[in-house]
Amino acid sequence: MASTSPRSVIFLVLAVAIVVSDAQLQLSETFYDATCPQAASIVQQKVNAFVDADRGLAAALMRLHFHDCFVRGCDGSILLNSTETMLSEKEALLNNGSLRGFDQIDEIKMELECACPGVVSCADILALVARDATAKVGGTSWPVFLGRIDGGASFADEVNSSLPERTDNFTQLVARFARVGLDARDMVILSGGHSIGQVHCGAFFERLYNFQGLNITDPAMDPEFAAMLKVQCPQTKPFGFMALDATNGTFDSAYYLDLLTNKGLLESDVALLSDPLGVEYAIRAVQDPMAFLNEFGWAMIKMGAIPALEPYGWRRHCAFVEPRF
Ligand code: HEM
Ligand SMILES: *[C@@H]1O[C@H](CO)[C@@H](O)[C@H](O)[C@H]1NC(C)=O
Ligand SMILES: *[C@@H]1O[C@H](CO)[C@@H](O)[C@H](O)[C@H]1NC(C)=O
Ligand SMILES: *[C@@H]1O[C@H](CO)[C@@H](O)[C@H](O)[C@H]1NC(C)=O
Ligand SMILES: *[C@@H]1O[C@H](CO)[C@@H](O)[C@H](O)[C@H]1NC(C)=O
Ligand SMILES: *[C@@H]1O[C@H](CO)[C@@H](O)[C@H](O)[C@H]1NC(C)=O
Ligand SMILES: CC(=O)N[C@H]1CO[C@H](CO)[C@@H](O)[C@@H]1O
Repeated sequence: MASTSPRSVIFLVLAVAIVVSDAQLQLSETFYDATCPQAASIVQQKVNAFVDADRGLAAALMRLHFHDCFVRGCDGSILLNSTETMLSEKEALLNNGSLRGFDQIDEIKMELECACPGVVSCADILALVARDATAKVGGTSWPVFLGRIDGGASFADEVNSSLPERTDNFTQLVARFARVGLDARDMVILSGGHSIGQVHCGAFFERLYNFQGLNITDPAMDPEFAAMLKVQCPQTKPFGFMALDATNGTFDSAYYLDLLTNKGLLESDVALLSDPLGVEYAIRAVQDPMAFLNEFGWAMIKMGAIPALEPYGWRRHCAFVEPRF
């Protein structure tokens, strides 16, 4: 899968030097070489096995890194369970019943704790898992820079204000990404994450049944596509699922072709083409899929360097904070 050309590898390495100095995180590809040399191969082997058993999990596993990094930085806070006094990020309305893959992350963590106790952070696991899940279903691989420190807190009420919303327009999306140091180009390319995975029908009901409160279908949607959606997603079944793009099991540039042919699903997907930059990148992704796949890796490295708001320390179990001694 990792058939990156030499040119794109050089491109990636240059990009990383910039990212790392910006974030002052000193992430490094060799971070665990001395303390847990087998860490990356353990993660990859587990991810491959999980995705072989359930291909749809690739999307869920990759998305966890995104939802982790946008809230309090890449600190593994998405993995923390609620406590008696505090509702955690994973139970926020936006995430609960939508995010998947927690059990798989726990299993990977357990294996890493057996191999090298007390070494690998939960945030780093999410970064490795996102890369391996993407590469496993058709994406190109990318170097993962490691050394993130886990956080010790997770608050459900920080989720809404940190993550983009499905109804955001281009301006709002750009603003959300800018808050974590990502630019419009990163936003357009990372949206390509919707090349895999699925969405609840209810997430696009307004476009299908009540566009702008008018009891009509969004006229910008391809009519045949809309008719198909209405069969798959009758108004009575908001919790049914629809594939996010035409090839939801394979990471490719079909998502952008869908957008260009009026078959985008979420308002935030469709919004990409409301700006010339989005149009430019969508066309380019369709014409040169390999360029898109490489740029996606580049953008994931940049996203993965969003610094933790409050680094706390290593966690034995990704769902709990260790008491400090
Ligand atoms: C640009 C702003 C974004 C918005 C508004 C957005 C919103 C959403 C929504 C509403 C869903 C469906 C949730 C559900 O119905 O349960 C979804 C799914 C998904 N998103 Fe995004 N997303 C965005 C960006 C991203 C990015 C940057 C990535 C990764 C790089 C990503 C990866 C995914 C994946 C893989 C799924 C499918 C998950 C699965 O099948 O379990 N999204 N997103
Ligand atoms: C953490 O919470 C999840 C549900 O959100 C649950 O399935 C899991 O068992 C919990 N983890 C532990 C170790 O209690
Ligand atoms: C999250 O979902 C679980 C399982 O559906 C449910 O038991 C729990 O009450 C939900 N949490 C919140 C805060 O709604
Ligand atoms: C988060 O946003 C959703 C709608 O997107 C809303 O229903 C919910 O009340 C919000 N939660 C908080 C804590 O603001
Ligand atoms: C997006 O929405 C905001 C707030 O409603 C508005 O000010 C802005 O002009 C909109 N941008 C686009 C590109 O439609
Ligand atoms: C909305 O449109 C549907 C069919 O197009 C119609 O059956 C329904 O009565 C309309 N509802 C309202 C509130 O106008
Ligand atoms: C809604 C939908 O079609 N989801 C599918 C997306 O792709 C995965 C992997 O091929 C399937 O398991 C899902 O059913």
